[in-house]
Amino acid sequence: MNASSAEKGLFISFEGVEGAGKTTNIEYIADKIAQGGHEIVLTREPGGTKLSEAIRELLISKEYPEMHIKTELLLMFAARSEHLNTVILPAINAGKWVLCDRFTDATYAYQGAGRGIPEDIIATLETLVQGSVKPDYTFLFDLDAEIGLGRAKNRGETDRFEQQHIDFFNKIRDKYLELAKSDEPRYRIVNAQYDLDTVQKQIDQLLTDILDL
Ligand code: Z5A
Repeated sequence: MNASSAEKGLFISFEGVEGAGKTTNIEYIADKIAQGGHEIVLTREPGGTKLSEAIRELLISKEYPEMHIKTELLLMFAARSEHLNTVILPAINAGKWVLCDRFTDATYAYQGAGRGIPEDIIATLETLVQGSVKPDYTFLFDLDAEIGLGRAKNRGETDRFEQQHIDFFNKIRDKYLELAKSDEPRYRIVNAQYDLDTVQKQIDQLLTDILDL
């Protein structure tokens, strides 16, 4: 059972390597959906509540470069538990469309493929925190990791994750593509290597195809 089959709202997540354009394009997508007459909640992970944003600060801060990978994993799910129960599910239950910048696929990509935590451990925490709730759709902004990091670094200061070697981000991109292949009905891939206009033309087409917008 996904979130929307029981309720009226819709849950859409956005994934990709750093700098792939999620944040830029979520705003664009939110405008389009709002024009379609739907009420929207725009949120992000880790984050989305006061407590989860405080956890996010711990996670991305360069003050903790040696954070243990299991601590990182548990903090991701602690932030998610709070966010899911106090923001995402109430919004979906109220018929709103939730647009979330990253969700649990990021955990499989970063903590799983990137850090090397076995998938069954992530799956156990996913079940504990989410039960059977998953996004209805996931837009994957697929981009060469080096180009994405370059775009992210052009924006200014980097965070704890962005300090990682390029091999880490290549594994993450590969994992996202694997996840997309294994769950085709949920995933939609946007080729993010092009200029913004071209990327947004792909988005327009996807919104028409799957959401009738
Ligand atoms: N993380 C994790 O490890 N496990 C988890 O379970 C979760 C997260 C949920 C914070 O996430 C960190 O948490 C993240 C993974 C980890 N690692 N890091 N760092 P985040 O999503 O908040 O951070 P992010 O991935 O770094 O987001 P980002 O760098 O802001 O990327 P983005 O949102 O995809 O990109 P953007 O900000 O829209 O665009 C980046 C720049 O490129 C910007 O200057 C744009 O103007 C420019 N841009 C955008 N599109 C284009 C095109 N088409 N052409 C040229 N330039 C463009």
